[in-house]
Amino acid sequence: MTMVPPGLGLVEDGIVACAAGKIVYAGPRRDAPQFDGETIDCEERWLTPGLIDCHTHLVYGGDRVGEFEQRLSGESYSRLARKGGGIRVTMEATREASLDALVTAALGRLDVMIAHGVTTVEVKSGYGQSLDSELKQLRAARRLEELRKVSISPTFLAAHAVPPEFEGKPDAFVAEICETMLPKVAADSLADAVDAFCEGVGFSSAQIRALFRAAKAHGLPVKLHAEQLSNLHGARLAAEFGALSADHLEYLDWEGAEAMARAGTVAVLLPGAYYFTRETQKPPVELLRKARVPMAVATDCNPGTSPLTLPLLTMNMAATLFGLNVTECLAGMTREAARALGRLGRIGTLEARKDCDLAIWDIDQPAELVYHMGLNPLHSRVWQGQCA
Ligand code: DI6
Ligand code: FE
Repeated sequence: MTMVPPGLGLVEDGIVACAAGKIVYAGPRRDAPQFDGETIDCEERWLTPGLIDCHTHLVYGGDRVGEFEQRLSGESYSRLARKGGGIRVTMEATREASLDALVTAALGRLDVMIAHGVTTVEVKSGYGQSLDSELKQLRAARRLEELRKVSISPTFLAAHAVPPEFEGKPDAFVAEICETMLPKVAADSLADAVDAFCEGVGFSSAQIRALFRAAKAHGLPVKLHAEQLSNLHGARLAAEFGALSADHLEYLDWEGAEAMARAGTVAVLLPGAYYFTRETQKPPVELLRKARVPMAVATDCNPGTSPLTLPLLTMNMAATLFGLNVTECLAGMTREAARALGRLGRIGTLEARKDCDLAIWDIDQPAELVYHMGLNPLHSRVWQGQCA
Protein backbone atom coordinates (compact mmCIF):
# COMPACT_ATOMS: atom_id res chain seq x y z
CA MET A 1 0.00 0.00 0.00
CA THR A 2 1.22 3.47 -0.82
CA MET A 3 1.97 5.49 2.27
CA VAL A 4 0.16 8.80 2.36
CA PRO A 5 2.41 11.25 4.20
CA PRO A 6 0.23 13.25 6.55
CA GLY A 7 -0.05 17.02 6.61
CA LEU A 8 1.63 19.65 4.53
CA GLY A 9 5.00 19.79 6.30
CA LEU A 10 4.74 23.56 6.79
CA VAL A 11 8.04 25.33 7.44
CA GLU A 12 8.20 28.84 8.88
CA ASP A 13 11.23 30.87 7.85
CA GLY A 14 12.35 28.43 5.21
CA ILE A 15 14.50 28.64 2.12
CA VAL A 16 14.54 26.83 -1.20
CA ALA A 17 17.85 26.59 -3.03
CA CYS A 18 18.00 25.70 -6.68
CA ALA A 19 20.70 24.77 -9.19
CA ALA A 20 20.28 23.86 -12.85
CA GLY A 21 16.49 23.87 -12.52
CA LYS A 22 16.43 21.42 -9.60
CA ILE A 23 15.87 21.97 -5.90
CA VAL A 24 19.08 21.36 -3.96
CA TYR A 25 17.70 22.28 -0.54
CA ALA A 26 14.26 23.01 0.88
CA GLY A 27 13.71 23.44 4.59
CA PRO A 28 14.31 25.66 7.61
CA ARG A 29 16.82 28.48 7.13
CA ARG A 30 18.60 27.50 10.34
CA ASP A 31 19.49 24.03 8.97
CA ALA A 32 20.53 25.22 5.50
CA PRO A 33 24.14 25.03 4.34
CA GLN A 34 25.79 28.17 2.94
CA PHE A 35 24.91 28.87 -0.69
CA ASP A 36 26.38 31.45 -3.00
CA GLY A 37 24.68 32.84 -6.04
CA GLU A 38 21.63 34.96 -6.58
CA THR A 39 19.15 35.21 -3.68
CA ILE A 40 15.53 36.23 -3.93
CA ASP A 41 13.91 37.49 -0.75
CA CYS A 42 10.27 36.39 -0.77
CA GLU A 43 9.55 38.91 2.00
CA GLU A 44 7.59 36.58 4.27
CA ARG A 45 5.34 35.34 1.50
CA TRP A 46 4.20 31.73 1.41
CA LEU A 47 5.81 29.44 -1.09
CA THR A 48 4.27 26.15 -2.31
CA PRO A 49 5.15 23.62 -4.97
CA GLY A 50 3.83 24.84 -8.33
CA LEU A 51 0.23 23.69 -8.64
CA ILE A 52 -0.52 20.59 -10.72
CA ASP A 53 -3.75 20.12 -12.65
CA CYS A 54 -3.73 16.34 -13.10
CA HIS A 55 -6.94 15.90 -15.14
CA THR A 56 -7.82 18.20 -18.04
CA HIS A 57 -9.17 17.99 -21.57
CA LEU A 58 -7.51 21.31 -22.41
CA VAL A 59 -7.12 20.77 -26.16
CA TYR A 60 -10.41 20.80 -28.09
CA GLY A 61 -12.24 22.60 -30.89
CA GLY A 62 -15.37 24.71 -30.53
CA ASP A 63 -17.44 25.00 -27.38
CA ARG A 64 -20.70 23.65 -25.94
CA VAL A 65 -22.48 26.86 -25.01
CA GLY A 66 -25.61 25.78 -26.87
CA GLU A 67 -25.74 22.50 -24.96
CA PHE A 68 -25.33 24.42 -21.71
CA GLU A 69 -28.43 26.43 -22.57
CA GLN A 70 -30.33 23.25 -23.45
CA ARG A 71 -29.39 21.72 -20.12
CA LEU A 72 -30.59 24.86 -18.37
CA SER A 73 -34.00 24.28 -19.90
CA GLY A 74 -34.20 20.70 -18.67
CA GLU A 75 -32.15 18.47 -21.02
CA SER A 76 -29.81 15.99 -19.30
CA TYR A 77 -26.17 15.29 -20.16
CA SER A 78 -26.78 11.57 -20.73
CA ARG A 79 -29.86 12.19 -22.91
CA LEU A 80 -27.95 14.63 -25.10
CA ALA A 81 -25.09 12.11 -25.41
CA ARG A 82 -27.52 9.36 -26.48
CA LYS A 83 -29.02 11.66 -29.10
CA GLY A 84 -25.58 12.14 -30.70
CA GLY A 85 -24.85 15.47 -28.99
CA GLY A 86 -22.40 15.95 -26.14
CA ILE A 87 -18.89 14.66 -26.77
CA ARG A 88 -19.76 14.02 -30.45
CA VAL A 89 -20.22 17.77 -31.01
CA THR A 90 -16.73 18.50 -29.69
CA MET A 91 -15.37 15.56 -31.68
CA GLU A 92 -16.58 17.12 -34.93
CA ALA A 93 -15.21 20.56 -34.04
CA THR A 94 -11.87 19.04 -32.99
CA ARG A 95 -11.57 16.97 -36.16
CA GLU A 96 -12.22 20.09 -38.27
CA ALA A 97 -9.76 22.34 -36.41
CA SER A 98 -6.13 22.65 -37.54
CA LEU A 99 -3.37 21.85 -35.08
CA ASP A 100 -2.55 25.56 -34.86
CA ALA A 101 -6.16 26.45 -34.11
CA LEU A 102 -6.26 23.82 -31.34
CA VAL A 103 -3.07 25.21 -29.85
CA THR A 104 -4.32 28.80 -29.94
CA ALA A 105 -7.60 27.90 -28.26
CA ALA A 106 -5.85 25.80 -25.60
CA LEU A 107 -3.33 28.58 -24.87
CA GLY A 108 -6.16 30.88 -23.79
CA ARG A 109 -7.17 28.37 -21.14
CA LEU A 110 -3.61 27.38 -20.22
CA ASP A 111 -2.61 31.00 -19.63
CA VAL A 112 -5.33 31.35 -17.00
CA MET A 113 -4.00 28.27 -15.19
CA ILE A 114 -0.43 29.56 -15.40
CA ALA A 115 -1.50 32.96 -14.04
CA HIS A 116 -2.84 31.12 -10.98
CA GLY A 117 0.33 29.23 -10.13
CA VAL A 118 0.03 26.03 -12.19
CA THR A 119 3.35 24.57 -13.39
CA THR A 120 2.24 21.12 -14.64
CA VAL A 121 -0.90 20.25 -16.58
CA GLU A 122 -2.11 16.85 -17.71
CA VAL A 123 -3.80 17.10 -21.12
CA LYS A 124 -5.98 14.35 -22.55
CA SER A 125 -6.80 13.63 -26.16
CA GLY A 126 -10.13 11.87 -26.76
CA TYR A 127 -11.98 14.37 -28.92
CA GLY A 128 -10.48 13.05 -32.16
CA GLN A 129 -11.23 9.32 -31.91
CA SER A 130 -9.53 8.69 -35.25
CA LEU A 131 -5.81 8.10 -35.67
CA ASP A 132 -5.09 11.45 -37.34
CA SER A 133 -7.22 13.54 -35.02
CA GLU A 134 -5.94 11.90 -31.85
CA LEU A 135 -2.35 12.42 -33.03
CA LYS A 136 -3.21 16.05 -33.82
CA GLN A 137 -4.55 16.59 -30.28
CA LEU A 138 -1.53 14.93 -28.67
CA ARG A 139 0.87 16.95 -30.81
CA ALA A 140 -1.01 20.13 -29.90
CA ALA A 141 -0.56 19.20 -26.23
CA ARG A 142 3.20 18.77 -26.78
CA ARG A 143 3.38 22.13 -28.58
CA LEU A 144 1.98 23.89 -25.50
CA GLU A 145 5.10 22.88 -23.61
CA GLU A 146 7.27 24.55 -26.24
CA LEU A 147 5.28 27.77 -26.09
CA ARG A 148 4.98 28.29 -22.35
CA LYS A 149 7.05 27.68 -19.22
CA VAL A 150 4.95 24.75 -18.08
CA SER A 151 5.24 20.95 -18.02
CA ILE A 152 2.62 19.03 -19.96
CA SER A 153 1.75 15.40 -19.26
CA PRO A 154 -0.16 14.12 -22.31
CA THR A 155 -2.65 11.27 -21.91
CA PHE A 156 -4.09 9.23 -24.76
CA LEU A 157 -7.80 9.14 -23.88
CA ALA A 158 -8.29 6.28 -26.27
CA ALA A 159 -11.87 5.21 -25.57
CA HIS A 160 -13.92 8.33 -24.85
CA ALA A 161 -16.89 8.15 -27.24
CA VAL A 162 -17.67 5.87 -30.19
CA PRO A 163 -17.06 7.90 -33.37
CA PRO A 164 -19.67 7.97 -36.19
CA GLU A 165 -17.63 5.55 -38.38
CA PHE A 166 -18.06 2.89 -35.68
CA GLU A 167 -21.66 3.68 -34.71
CA GLY A 168 -23.11 0.60 -33.02
CA LYS A 169 -19.74 -1.19 -33.23
CA PRO A 170 -17.84 -0.21 -30.09
CA ASP A 171 -15.89 -3.50 -30.01
CA ALA A 172 -14.58 -2.85 -33.51
CA PHE A 173 -13.56 0.66 -32.44
CA VAL A 174 -11.68 -0.71 -29.43
CA ALA A 175 -9.93 -3.18 -31.74
CA GLU A 176 -8.94 -0.27 -34.02
CA ILE A 177 -7.52 1.57 -30.99
CA CYS A 178 -5.52 -1.46 -29.85
CA GLU A 179 -4.24 -2.49 -33.28
CA THR A 180 -3.66 0.86 -35.01
CA MET A 181 -3.88 3.92 -32.79
CA LEU A 182 -2.11 2.77 -29.63
CA PRO A 183 0.96 1.34 -31.43
CA LYS A 184 1.46 4.66 -33.24
CA VAL A 185 0.99 6.78 -30.09
CA ALA A 186 3.44 4.54 -28.22
CA ALA A 187 5.99 4.44 -31.07
CA ASP A 188 6.04 8.25 -31.30
CA SER A 189 6.14 8.63 -27.46
CA LEU A 190 3.15 10.96 -27.64
CA ALA A 191 1.52 9.98 -24.35
CA ASP A 192 2.54 9.30 -20.76
CA ALA A 193 -0.59 7.22 -20.03
CA VAL A 194 -3.75 5.72 -21.52
CA ASP A 195 -7.23 6.65 -20.29
CA ALA A 196 -10.84 5.64 -21.04
CA PHE A 197 -14.42 6.50 -20.08
CA CYS A 198 -16.07 3.56 -18.27
CA GLU A 199 -19.77 4.40 -18.40
CA GLY A 200 -23.10 3.49 -19.96
CA VAL A 201 -22.64 6.38 -22.40
CA GLY A 202 -18.96 5.43 -22.75
CA PHE A 203 -17.33 1.98 -22.79
CA SER A 204 -17.96 -1.28 -20.92
CA SER A 205 -15.50 -2.91 -18.52
CA ALA A 206 -14.85 -5.69 -21.03
CA GLN A 207 -13.87 -3.15 -23.70
CA ILE A 208 -11.68 -1.25 -21.27
CA ARG A 209 -10.00 -4.45 -20.11
CA ALA A 210 -8.96 -5.13 -23.72
CA LEU A 211 -7.62 -1.58 -24.03
CA PHE A 212 -5.71 -1.78 -20.74
CA ARG A 213 -4.10 -5.07 -21.76
CA ALA A 214 -2.88 -3.42 -24.97
CA ALA A 215 -1.64 -0.35 -23.07
CA LYS A 216 0.34 -2.55 -20.69
CA ALA A 217 1.81 -4.46 -23.63
CA HIS A 218 3.15 -1.11 -24.88
CA GLY A 219 4.52 -0.29 -21.43
CA LEU A 220 2.07 2.55 -20.84
CA PRO A 221 0.41 3.12 -17.45
CA VAL A 222 -3.36 3.51 -17.35
CA LYS A 223 -5.97 5.72 -15.68
CA LEU A 224 -9.74 5.68 -15.90
CA HIS A 225 -12.85 7.91 -15.83
CA ALA A 226 -14.78 5.69 -13.43
CA GLU A 227 -18.07 5.77 -11.52
CA GLN A 228 -18.96 9.28 -12.70
CA LEU A 229 -22.62 8.70 -13.60
CA SER A 230 -23.16 5.11 -12.40
CA ASN A 231 -21.24 2.23 -10.81
CA LEU A 232 -19.79 -0.10 -13.46
CA HIS A 233 -16.98 -1.11 -11.05
CA GLY A 234 -14.45 0.80 -13.10
CA ALA A 235 -12.35 1.64 -10.05
CA ARG A 236 -11.83 -2.05 -9.31
CA LEU A 237 -10.85 -2.68 -12.92
CA ALA A 238 -8.44 0.27 -12.86
CA ALA A 239 -6.85 -1.03 -9.65
CA GLU A 240 -6.46 -4.48 -11.17
CA PHE A 241 -4.22 -2.90 -13.80
CA GLY A 242 -2.29 -0.86 -11.21
CA ALA A 243 -3.79 2.35 -12.60
CA LEU A 244 -2.16 5.64 -11.66
CA SER A 245 -5.60 7.06 -10.92
CA ALA A 246 -9.32 6.53 -11.11
CA ASP A 247 -11.14 9.79 -11.65
CA HIS A 248 -14.59 11.24 -10.75
CA LEU A 249 -15.80 8.36 -8.49
CA GLU A 250 -19.16 9.82 -7.41
CA TYR A 251 -20.65 6.29 -7.43
CA LEU A 252 -17.63 4.48 -5.96
CA ASP A 253 -18.33 1.66 -3.47
CA TRP A 254 -16.25 0.19 -0.63
CA GLU A 255 -14.82 -2.68 -2.71
CA GLY A 256 -13.66 -0.17 -5.31
CA ALA A 257 -12.03 2.03 -2.67
CA GLU A 258 -10.27 -0.92 -1.03
CA ALA A 259 -8.98 -2.16 -4.37
CA MET A 260 -7.64 1.33 -5.14
CA ALA A 261 -5.88 1.53 -1.77
CA ARG A 262 -4.21 -1.85 -2.33
CA ALA A 263 -3.03 -0.85 -5.80
CA GLY A 264 -1.91 2.67 -4.79
CA THR A 265 -4.35 4.13 -7.32
CA VAL A 266 -5.06 7.82 -6.64
CA ALA A 267 -8.66 9.07 -6.45
CA VAL A 268 -8.89 12.21 -8.60
CA LEU A 269 -11.86 14.30 -7.51
CA LEU A 270 -13.38 16.70 -10.01
CA PRO A 271 -15.75 19.13 -8.29
CA GLY A 272 -16.09 21.32 -11.40
CA ALA A 273 -17.88 18.52 -13.28
CA TYR A 274 -20.05 17.72 -10.26
CA TYR A 275 -21.05 21.38 -10.01
CA PHE A 276 -21.55 22.08 -13.70
CA THR A 277 -23.66 18.98 -14.40
CA ARG A 278 -25.63 19.61 -11.19
CA GLU A 279 -24.83 16.10 -10.03
CA THR A 280 -26.22 15.32 -6.60
CA GLN A 281 -24.25 12.17 -5.73
CA LYS A 282 -21.00 13.22 -4.06
CA PRO A 283 -17.83 11.14 -4.21
CA PRO A 284 -17.57 9.14 -0.95
CA VAL A 285 -14.77 11.14 0.64
CA GLU A 286 -15.18 9.56 4.08
CA LEU A 287 -14.87 6.11 2.55
CA LEU A 288 -11.73 7.17 0.64
CA ARG A 289 -10.21 8.47 3.88
CA LYS A 290 -11.13 5.29 5.71
CA ALA A 291 -9.62 3.10 2.99
CA ARG A 292 -6.56 5.41 2.92
CA VAL A 293 -6.80 6.16 -0.78
CA PRO A 294 -4.72 9.21 -1.75
CA MET A 295 -6.96 12.00 -3.06
CA ALA A 296 -6.07 14.52 -5.78
CA VAL A 297 -8.18 17.43 -7.01
CA ALA A 298 -8.31 18.70 -10.61
CA THR A 299 -10.31 21.01 -12.89
CA ASP A 300 -11.38 18.42 -15.53
CA CYS A 301 -11.29 21.48 -17.81
CA ASN A 302 -13.49 20.44 -20.78
CA PRO A 303 -16.23 22.06 -22.83
CA GLY A 304 -19.08 19.73 -21.85
CA THR A 305 -19.03 19.12 -18.13
CA SER A 306 -16.45 21.46 -16.60
CA PRO A 307 -15.44 24.63 -18.45
CA LEU A 308 -13.20 25.50 -15.50
CA THR A 309 -9.67 26.87 -15.60
CA LEU A 310 -9.15 28.18 -12.06
CA PRO A 311 -7.15 25.89 -9.75
CA LEU A 312 -7.90 27.84 -6.57
CA LEU A 313 -11.64 27.87 -7.21
CA THR A 314 -11.38 24.13 -7.86
CA MET A 315 -9.88 23.64 -4.39
CA ASN A 316 -12.61 25.85 -2.92
CA MET A 317 -15.23 23.63 -4.60
CA ALA A 318 -13.53 20.46 -3.35
CA ALA A 319 -13.78 21.87 0.16
CA THR A 320 -17.26 23.36 -0.07
CA LEU A 321 -18.98 20.70 -2.17
CA PHE A 322 -17.07 17.54 -1.21
CA GLY A 323 -15.94 18.37 2.34
CA LEU A 324 -12.18 18.14 1.84
CA ASN A 325 -10.14 20.03 4.42
CA VAL A 326 -7.49 22.61 3.54
CA THR A 327 -4.64 20.12 3.83
CA GLU A 328 -6.38 17.66 1.52
CA CYS A 329 -7.11 20.40 -1.03
CA LEU A 330 -3.55 21.71 -1.12
CA ALA A 331 -2.02 18.22 -1.17
CA GLY A 332 -4.60 17.35 -3.83
CA MET A 333 -3.21 19.92 -6.26
CA THR A 334 0.45 19.28 -5.45
CA ARG A 335 1.74 16.01 -3.95
CA GLU A 336 -1.25 13.77 -4.77
CA ALA A 337 -1.68 15.28 -8.22
CA ALA A 338 1.97 14.43 -8.91
CA ARG A 339 1.30 10.90 -7.72
CA ALA A 340 -1.71 10.65 -10.05
CA LEU A 341 0.62 11.48 -12.95
CA GLY A 342 3.33 9.05 -11.88
CA ARG A 343 5.61 12.08 -11.41
CA LEU A 344 5.96 12.20 -7.64
CA GLY A 345 9.67 11.48 -7.98
CA ARG A 346 10.04 14.70 -9.99
CA ILE A 347 7.43 17.24 -8.82
CA GLY A 348 4.67 17.82 -6.26
CA THR A 349 6.69 18.55 -3.10
CA LEU A 350 9.58 20.82 -2.20
CA GLU A 351 12.41 18.33 -1.86
CA ALA A 352 15.98 18.11 -3.07
CA ARG A 353 16.43 16.64 -6.56
CA LYS A 354 12.92 17.58 -7.71
CA ASP A 355 12.16 20.18 -10.40
CA CYS A 356 12.27 23.67 -8.90
CA ASP A 357 8.61 24.50 -9.66
CA LEU A 358 7.26 27.04 -7.18
CA ALA A 359 4.29 29.29 -6.61
CA ILE A 360 4.87 32.32 -4.38
CA TRP A 361 1.77 33.74 -2.78
CA ASP A 362 0.69 37.03 -1.23
CA ILE A 363 -1.18 35.39 1.64
CA ASP A 364 -0.92 35.28 5.42
CA GLN A 365 -1.92 31.63 5.83
CA PRO A 366 -2.23 28.63 3.47
CA ALA A 367 -6.00 28.31 4.01
CA GLU A 368 -6.44 31.49 1.96
CA LEU A 369 -5.59 29.51 -1.17
CA VAL A 370 -8.76 27.50 -0.62
CA TYR A 371 -10.92 30.25 0.86
CA HIS A 372 -11.06 32.88 -1.88
CA MET A 373 -13.41 32.52 -4.84
CA GLY A 374 -11.81 34.38 -7.71
CA LEU A 375 -9.13 36.47 -6.00
CA ASN A 376 -5.70 35.67 -7.36
CA PRO A 377 -3.01 36.00 -4.68
CA LEU A 378 -0.18 34.68 -6.89
CA HIS A 379 2.88 36.90 -6.49
CA SER A 380 5.16 35.00 -8.86
CA ARG A 381 5.94 31.61 -10.24
CA VAL A 382 9.09 29.61 -10.86
CA TRP A 383 9.24 26.79 -13.42
CA GLN A 384 12.32 24.57 -13.50
CA GLY A 385 14.27 27.23 -11.69
CA GLN A 386 13.28 30.07 -14.01
CA CYS A 387 11.06 32.94 -12.93
CA ALA A 388 8.08 32.55 -15.20
N1 DI6 B 1 -16.15 12.64 -18.40
C1 DI6 B 1 -16.24 13.97 -18.39
O1 DI6 B 1 -16.65 14.63 -17.48
C2 DI6 B 1 -15.72 14.46 -19.66
N2 DI6 B 1 -15.31 13.28 -20.30
C3 DI6 B 1 -15.59 12.25 -19.56
O2 DI6 B 1 -15.30 11.12 -19.88
C4 DI6 B 1 -16.80 15.15 -20.41
C5 DI6 B 1 -16.46 15.35 -21.82
C6 DI6 B 1 -17.48 16.13 -22.56
O3 DI6 B 1 -18.69 16.13 -22.26
O4 DI6 B 1 -17.06 16.78 -23.54
FE1 FE C 1 -12.50 14.15 -17.67
